[in-house]
Amino acid sequence: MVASRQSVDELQRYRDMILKTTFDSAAKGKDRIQKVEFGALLRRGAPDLSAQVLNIAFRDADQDSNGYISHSEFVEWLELEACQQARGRVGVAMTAVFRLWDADGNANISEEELHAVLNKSGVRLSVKDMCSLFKIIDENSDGSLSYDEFSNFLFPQE
Ligand SMILES: [Ca+2]
Ligand SMILES: [Ca+2]
Ligand SMILES: [Ca+2]
Repeated sequence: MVASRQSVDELQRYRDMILKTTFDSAAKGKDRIQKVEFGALLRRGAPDLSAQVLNIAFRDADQDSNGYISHSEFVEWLELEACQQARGRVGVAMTAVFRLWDADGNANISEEELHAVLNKSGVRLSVKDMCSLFKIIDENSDGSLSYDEFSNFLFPQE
């Protein structure tokens, strides 16, 4: 299926929105993520994450080594992590992000959960756009977003 130019732009807009919302949520509304917040995010994916592994992940993500993770550093780091995870490397980044959205922890993101996180971070989408966003991510149309659907949407792997 060849997507039209407009829908490619729309997909990118939705992707950016979800990534920005994830960043805002981790950064608690500020424009940068501190190490303690980064640790809190990653421990959603791996509750027993060691300080050593956290330090390495933080150093990887903090490209300019200024002690904070900016939005662009966060997105680049997550994309690299998603790519490596898709190639079979064990990683917690995408799992941690998924858990941020999966509020009840049942391994699926419901339409309500998707809306709740977007609303909390101040994204204002019409009901129609919310519905179409959910339908785009829900590839098998079963009414919930699995980990694979969610990560494939954010970082499609060739
Ligand atoms: Ca930085
Ligand atoms: Ca859920
Ligand atoms: Ca689904």
